[in-house]
Amino acid sequence: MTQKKQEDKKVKTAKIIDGKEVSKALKDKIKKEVAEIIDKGEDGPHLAAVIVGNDPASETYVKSKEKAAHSVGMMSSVYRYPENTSEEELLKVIDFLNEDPDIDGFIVQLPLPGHIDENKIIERISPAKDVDGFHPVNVGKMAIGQPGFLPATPAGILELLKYYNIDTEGKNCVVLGRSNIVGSPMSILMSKKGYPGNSTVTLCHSKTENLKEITKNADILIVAIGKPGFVTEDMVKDGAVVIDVGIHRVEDKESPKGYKLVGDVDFENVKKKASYITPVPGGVGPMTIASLLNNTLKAYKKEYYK
Ligand code: L34
Repeated sequence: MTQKKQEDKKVKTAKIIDGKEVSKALKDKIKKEVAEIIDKGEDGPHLAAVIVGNDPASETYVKSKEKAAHSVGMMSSVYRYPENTSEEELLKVIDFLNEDPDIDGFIVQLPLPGHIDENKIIERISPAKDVDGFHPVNVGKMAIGQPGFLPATPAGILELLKYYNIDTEGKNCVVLGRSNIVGSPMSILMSKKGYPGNSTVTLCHSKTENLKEITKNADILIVAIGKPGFVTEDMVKDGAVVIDVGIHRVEDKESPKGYKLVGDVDFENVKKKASYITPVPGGVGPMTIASLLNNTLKAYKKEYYK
């Protein structure tokens, strides 16, 4: 066999982007800074999370956020309210947290029950405490490139690209999904000047025609479409960098929990084609949490708002 043929026979597989490792590196940096603040005799950052109802995934995420805050030496409080909490009551909670000088930043975990208008809640959060980066003021600042809180998941993805030195300049970056919390901000950030950025961005959504033709052109494919296993290997260019933001619980009788986690990407097959790929779990999820802590530290230091 010629050497060329032998090389062709080797099973290629992507480098796994390790969100746990990168989030640990970021948390270690935050932890060090928090320790220095506390050594000066200050209280240090305090993050609060509001959760309404009993969505099991939200419960898991908020618990992880609280645990992560403690792991870097931050204070953390969780405010729990029942499913039938009214919009009025929740707005009062927001007002209270906005006013409380001991709370540096807080989040309202989404989704909220159907009878509550999420936009109305988000708009009530003081932009200076909006460590999720969801308030229109922070979204606007991000869009025009002014300093402000970046949404945690897109910020976390930028950290992953940086950590692995992934070249983004002049590359075709295709984002699947146009949500306010991931797809839309991600598309804006990747098109910005600088690194990571300077990409040529295409934002695809449910009305996109010829999706596969577009995704096949992606050097960087960021998937936040909310459909398990949606991206199959025939949609991916050889050597693409694939970032999977999806997270779904699918039934798995063999697992003690009764479910397993999968992303929006058919990981097992796509990894044979990609150059880099994020796994689910252990990819983007841990970065969302680390970025939230990073924002909370910035809120404490009043980096963006006096
Ligand atoms: N307000 N709502 C608000 N802010 C957010 O930033 C979020 N998000 C999304 C849902 N709603 C929100 C999160 O926190 C998604 N999300 C999130 C956070 C953490 C993880 C996943 C999603 C995470 O920790 N994922 C782990 C597995 C966790 C598990 O075992 O279920 C992972 O390794 O991917």
